[in-house]
Amino acid sequence: MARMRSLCFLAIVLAALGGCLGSSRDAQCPGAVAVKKRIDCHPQPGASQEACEARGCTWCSTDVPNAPWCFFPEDSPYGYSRAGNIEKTDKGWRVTLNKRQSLSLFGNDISPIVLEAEFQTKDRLRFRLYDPNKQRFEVPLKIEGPGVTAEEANYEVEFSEDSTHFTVKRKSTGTVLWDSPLVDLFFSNQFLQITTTVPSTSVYGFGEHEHPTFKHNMDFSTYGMYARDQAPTSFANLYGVHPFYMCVEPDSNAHGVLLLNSNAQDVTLSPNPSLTFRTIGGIFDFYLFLGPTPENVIQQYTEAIGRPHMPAYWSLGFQLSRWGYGSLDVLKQTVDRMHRYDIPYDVQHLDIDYMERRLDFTYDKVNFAGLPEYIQELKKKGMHNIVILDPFITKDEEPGTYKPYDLGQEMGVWVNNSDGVTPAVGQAWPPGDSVFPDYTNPRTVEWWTQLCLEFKDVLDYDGIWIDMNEPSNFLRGQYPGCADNEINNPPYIPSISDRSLSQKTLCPDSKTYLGEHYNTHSLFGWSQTEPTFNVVQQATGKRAFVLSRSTFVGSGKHGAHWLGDNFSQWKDLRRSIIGILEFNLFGIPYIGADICGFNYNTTYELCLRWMQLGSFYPFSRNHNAEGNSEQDPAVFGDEFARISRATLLIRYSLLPYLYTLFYESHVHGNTVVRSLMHEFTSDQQTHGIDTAFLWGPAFMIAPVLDEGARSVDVYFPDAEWFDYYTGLKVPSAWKKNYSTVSAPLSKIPLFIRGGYILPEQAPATTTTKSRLNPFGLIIALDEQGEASGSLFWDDGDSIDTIENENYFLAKYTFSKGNLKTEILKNGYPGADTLKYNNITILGLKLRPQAVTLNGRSIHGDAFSFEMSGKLTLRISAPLTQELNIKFY
Ligand SMILES: *[C@@H]1O[C@H](CO)[C@@H](O)[C@H](O)[C@H]1NC(C)=O
Ligand SMILES: *[C@@H]1O[C@H](CO)[C@@H](O)[C@H](O)[C@H]1NC(C)=O
Ligand SMILES: *[C@@H]1O[C@H](CO)[C@@H](O)[C@H](O)[C@H]1NC(C)=O
Ligand SMILES: *[C@@H]1O[C@H](CO)[C@@H](O)[C@H](O)[C@H]1NC(C)=O
Ligand SMILES: CC(=O)N[C@H]1CO[C@H](CO)[C@@H](O)[C@@H]1O
Repeated sequence: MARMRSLCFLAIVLAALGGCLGSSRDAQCPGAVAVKKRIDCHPQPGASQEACEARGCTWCSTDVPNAPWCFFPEDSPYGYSRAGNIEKTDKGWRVTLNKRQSLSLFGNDISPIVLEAEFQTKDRLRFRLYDPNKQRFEVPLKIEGPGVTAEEANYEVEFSEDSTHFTVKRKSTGTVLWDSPLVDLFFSNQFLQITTTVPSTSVYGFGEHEHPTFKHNMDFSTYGMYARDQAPTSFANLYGVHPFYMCVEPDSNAHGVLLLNSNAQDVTLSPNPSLTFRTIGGIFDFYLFLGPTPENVIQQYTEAIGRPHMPAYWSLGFQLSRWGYGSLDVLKQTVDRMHRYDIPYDVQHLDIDYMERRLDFTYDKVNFAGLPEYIQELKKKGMHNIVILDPFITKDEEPGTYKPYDLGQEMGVWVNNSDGVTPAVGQAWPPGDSVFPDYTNPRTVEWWTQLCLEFKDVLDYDGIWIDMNEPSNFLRGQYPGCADNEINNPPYIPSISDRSLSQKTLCPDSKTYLGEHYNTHSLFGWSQTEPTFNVVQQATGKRAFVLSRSTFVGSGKHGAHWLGDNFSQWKDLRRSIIGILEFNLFGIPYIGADICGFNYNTTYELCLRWMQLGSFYPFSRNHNAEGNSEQDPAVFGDEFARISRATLLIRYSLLPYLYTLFYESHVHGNTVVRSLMHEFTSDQQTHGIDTAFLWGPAFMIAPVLDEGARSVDVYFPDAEWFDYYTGLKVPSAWKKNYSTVSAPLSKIPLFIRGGYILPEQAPATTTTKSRLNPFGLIIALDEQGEASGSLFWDDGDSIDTIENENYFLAKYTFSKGNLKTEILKNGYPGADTLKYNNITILGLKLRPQAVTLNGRSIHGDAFSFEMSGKLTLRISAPLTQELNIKFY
């Protein structure tokens, strides 16, 4: 042991020495590239010195955790070189690249290849690498731009003088955003690899994973991406695929990059800092978004991939679910106790136990007898209902008794085996064996639409929850197992669970309409989401609610997501914040984790803290797994119910603000939930914060994340902050620092940022009721005594109210003691009956002597002033009237 230590110590000294000498060499391995610059030459398991040297790479051990021991030498025998001149195209240029030598890592190298740059917009560059001689698989998501000239673009794309590097720079600052040495480029039939340096280690994104931190650890972390039915565990590839990252440059500008590729892939984040992308099919199709603010990056990203859909107002209410109610009686008891405690509650979900023997498009007429009538009863109370549907369909019912199978079989809608004509047969929840609808096939969409429409007459659902759509199969590939060929067992399998493409799903050589499952696997959930969205709209005549477990680039346009089958553990509570922040970067802002955890039994305190945090998830749902003890907020007794109710009432009172954020998201692509980094980018201290988050720019949530804790250390970036509960201003001495804030069991710390006006509405136990209540405004002043905000309002569930201009939009500004409400749009007649009943101002320096509303003076009794600087003014004014309130 002692000997080991001193050896390590020596290594550290040597490494430090190397560092001091400014050498790019690795002290432990003379002549080799520095450890931080190593790129793995043996990314698959089982590296050895022999295997490494046989492929022309360097083998050298290191103490640096996760650093590769087998890596490309500086004079790597691999890669490509430029051949010929740059050729101008319509929207950019293209150049041919030739493979440099005959050595190959995984065989079937392609040469020549083409690198093509397309200046799509002034802030969006597309560059791709493809085979000019053969059409390879490409994701069917068209991202096009009008095109700009090189002069108009905010970026500069070029080759280094010696043509060995390909770089993208931000014109305004000269910062290099992308820099790929051609020598590190691989383009073979089943192995594509590219490396780029990034301008800083403030890198965010990539999914879907459970990341331990929001800001990535760049010490050779590798993340695989391939849709998989996998409960969240560190480093595992989970349900969806999002090859998108955002990077904050040293001067606080931000950019984003999408790799539009659906094949199994992984990315290594190295300390250089650099990123190495590896994928096993398709092409390299990159899109770079110039920002320059984090919010601009996401706006530009969602402009390209599709803006998030506008959720129905009711879907912002609290939702309850569990797998394993087991019977309608148990469900009713649960609902009754929620109502007995008056806990705000808008939506009830039905998981697979409502079905007869887990068969889609049925309900259990024994244990859930009376379900259709009960759904009507809940609707009369102003509530909404969501039903789950799984993608697999049993083939083993008596012929003529199960229409979903019979019709699908007749229409030929299943994913087929490699022969292209016989359906792939696996096993999942329903009895017997199952087949898998191929949603990339237009006929499947027809079949699904018909069944969902007919099912509406059985259960009057308001939305559909599509689960298990990775797709999940309980076997390793379909029967009789996957053939041993290069598609099922490619030479390189990315860093995914089990290093298997078929475990828990179908064989890669299965056939879908769009192509081999090998290419379309991770598009399964994505291809199911849009048709489900369309049929829910058709069936209900209202705005769709579709909750999908598997997602891909662009899923937010039609669907919501939850973070999957999490565990009732404190770690999962904490990491859920990272998950919701990441999905806001991925353009899926309607996101939440299962409150109180899905797997395992929860505890009183964990569940209570989770109810508090979950009250501020955009998608706020308590959900539980079969066999676990009950965890709805009414089951733990009076104290728990009282605290949950109080916290949810805060959510409900701020729903007009949240809904307005969703409007901004739908129209401009804004994030709904944001990190502190997102708003305070130039403050480096915010870059690593993932224990608190913001609703929009203005409302900070700082939950308790540790068992037994009765306080939270909150970081207050440089702004005015007000305690939500007291209206007290956070002391200036706390700014740009952590401060300990009290958080007894009954409380989740919440703060409002100065400079913003938040619309609120008196809460109720459903949004159906709260939507009729009076509005208020919370005006939190900044240092200059100014603030602004807005309110979007419509009927909450009609389709395309924005597109049809059936909405109300008001803009609020407060300046020099004067509040003005300006009506930008008055297209929703329902707004006519609504009114404001109060206005709260935080951060006033002095008690006003007099107040006038539209020129008429207001009696002194109508307002109260506290020494803290909080003023409350009671008024009664129609929402649709422009107000001008002056404080003298
Ligand atoms: C699958 O096979 C059926 C016949 O069983 C056929 O009608 C259908 O077009 C095939 N689909 C694909 C994508 O190969
Ligand atoms: C969880 O709770 C259920 C119901 O109360 C109980 O049957 C089960 O044994 C518990 N599980 C564990 C692991 O404690
Ligand atoms: C931050 O707070 C700590 C502890 O209260 C204090 O020691 C430190 O001086 C503060 N830093 C700044 C920059 O105010
Ligand atoms: C102001 O009005 C809002 C909306 O009606 C209500 O939720 C809030 O409690 C009121 N605040 C005060 C201080 O009366
Ligand atoms: C509590 C929680 O939601 N934890 C993790 C659940 O899974 C997602 C990934 O799907 C993670 O991002 C969450 O952090």
